[in-house]
Amino acid sequence: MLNSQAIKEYAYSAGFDAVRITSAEAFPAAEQVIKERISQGLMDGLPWFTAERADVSCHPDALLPEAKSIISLATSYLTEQPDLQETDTPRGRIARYAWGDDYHDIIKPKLHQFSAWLHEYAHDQIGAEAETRLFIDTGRMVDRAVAQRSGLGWYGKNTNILTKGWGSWVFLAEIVTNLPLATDEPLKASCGSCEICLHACPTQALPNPYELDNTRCISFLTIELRGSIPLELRPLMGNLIFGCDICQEVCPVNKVAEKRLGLRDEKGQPLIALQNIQKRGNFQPHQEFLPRSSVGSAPELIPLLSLTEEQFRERFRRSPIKRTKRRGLLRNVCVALGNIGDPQAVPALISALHDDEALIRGHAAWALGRIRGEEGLSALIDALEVEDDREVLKEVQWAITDHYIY
Ligand code: B12
Ligand code: SF4
Ligand code: SF4
Repeated sequence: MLNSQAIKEYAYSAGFDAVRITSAEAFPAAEQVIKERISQGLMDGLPWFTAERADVSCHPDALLPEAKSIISLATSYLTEQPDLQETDTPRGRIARYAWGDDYHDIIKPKLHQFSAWLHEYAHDQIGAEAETRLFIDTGRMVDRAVAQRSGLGWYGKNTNILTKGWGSWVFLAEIVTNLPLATDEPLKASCGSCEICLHACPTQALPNPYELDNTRCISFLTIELRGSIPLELRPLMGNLIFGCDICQEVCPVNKVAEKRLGLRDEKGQPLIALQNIQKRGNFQPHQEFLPRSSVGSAPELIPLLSLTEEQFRERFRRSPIKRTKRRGLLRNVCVALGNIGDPQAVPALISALHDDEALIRGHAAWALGRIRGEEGLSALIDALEVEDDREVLKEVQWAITDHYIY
């Protein structure tokens, strides 16, 4: 059998922050939970997330018939937030994972490099022809179930995997292989009696421990949802414009990890005792996940409303934010501005009321309704004359009614 320790050491040297190994047996518990969640409607809104997908994702041999082992990998994206200036212009919030470059683009080449090394290593050591399948997020694999069984981390009640040292601020990835490897044990850690995240979720998207209602989760609403955001959820979204970290930010395990960021002892050595961090030798955030100035973590909202398609593409070219497209991001910006309620945003929202995209016009109307004021009201009344989209007209009418009722 191959030396698992050497494989792990290679993974650390290639830049992964934690690595564990589990068998390629099926994941029956995960399959059952996933199918239950789908039948309860908790995964509604993600048409690709089907029971048939779980038939494959929970059975590694459906992905690689000779599968024997899974190498489970974590890459931390714990970086400091540099751009939280207190200015009097309204700002939005972007989830931490999207402050830097798109993690799919960063981790995929690392997985390929690791896999190429593994092929060579297996050949040199035992004359074996390695077969590998690589997965990160979009692949048909249950990333979190693999991480849990391999002992890379444990399930938090917010459904995220928590790791020792990095908390849940990690991306998960895996390599399924035909190579038989020594496996690791699941961790004994758990959340205990803590339920902080369940109470912190602004939309009650965590009705029970370990259970997420996708249709209420702000991460889904701001990133995955293509259409209109349900009216009753909009006021609960605050200034979040891409993803949501609230149930992670409040987590005590994450707070410990964050405190460690940058901390050093009197000799200048990192104050981290964990093996994986010592292997890296230095508790430095990955450069590629540091916020880029063109995107930031808390961008000013009003200028975003005037982005053209081309400017949007250019600004978010390397960012995960490109996934929402311009129409999705500007929809979210309108909701955030409506929630902040700053009248400075009214002229930009009036322009957005005439955007080419009906989705943006409708949400701009909602925001003007929330902010109120004569200028917004007369723009809404004018829009009644020229608007020809039925959904937008409804939004405009609601917004005007709001003015008169309150
Ligand atoms: C669909 C999806 C989403 C959906 C649905 C999220 C969800 N919780 O299911 C949406 C769009 C909402 C989403 C949001 C986010 N996502 Co997402 N998402 C996925 C994806 C593609 C599939 C997840 C899935 O299978 N969900 C179905 C549910 C049923 O599965 P599950 O949560 O794993 O269910 C387990 C637990 O509930 C547990 N369980 C159930 N009952 C019990 C009981 C007990 C006692 C115990 C111990 C356990 C337990 O067992 C279940 C089966 O494994 C994965 C990538 C992948 N290929 O796996 C990324 C992934 C889960 N997402 C990720 C991230 C980073 C996020 C966000 C943080 C992004 C953001 N900042 O906005 C948020 C977090 C929201 C949250 N609280 O979960 C990371 C999570 C990393 C981590 N540390 O866990 C993943 C793994 C991507 C990656 N490769 O890094 N995501
Ligand atoms: S990501 Fe936000 S909305 Fe989703 S469960 Fe966590 S706190 Fe709730
Ligand atoms: S906040 Fe508490 S319950 Fe939620 S994931 Fe963290 S430790 Fe677990």
